[in-house]
Amino acid sequence: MAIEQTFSIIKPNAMKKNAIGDIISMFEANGLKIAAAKVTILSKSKAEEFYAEHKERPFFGELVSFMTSGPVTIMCLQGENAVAKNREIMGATDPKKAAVGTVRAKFGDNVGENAVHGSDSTASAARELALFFEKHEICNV
Ligand code: YYY
Ligand code: MG
Repeated sequence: MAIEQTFSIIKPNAMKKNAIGDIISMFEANGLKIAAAKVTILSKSKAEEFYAEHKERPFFGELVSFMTSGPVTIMCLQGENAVAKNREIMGATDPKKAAVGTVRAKFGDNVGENAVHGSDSTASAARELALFFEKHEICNV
């Protein structure tokens, strides 16, 4: 299997729960390494650009407002099959439907405040990583 890089965000609700360490431990325990990480606050325009594919959806305004409501942790995760593996570790979008033991089951509050983001394909990962990191900020770990 190929070594991939994927983009991850620990969202504001999980940051408020002081869950950075627990969430990163789940990634590391499942073979993903942290190739870049930064605690930051997203601007409205950055959040809108990041979630552009959802701009016609009814929840878009609320999503942008939530994502800019407090600090987030943005990361590049690296490992074998990292895109799909991260989605597995995260669990389903709606925490109520997320498998027991996944990040969203543990730290998600509802379908909007669902603790983490993870790229859904290698193409999305490349786009999202380029939005948030300079090439030299991502280490080959
Ligand atoms: O990739 P993933 O985050 O699992 O779900 P998406 O369908 O791409 O939706 C992105 C984001 O939008 C989701 O993490 C929360 C929010 N959202 C929502 O607030 N309400 C929905 N019904 C669906 C998604
Ligand atoms: Mg998505």
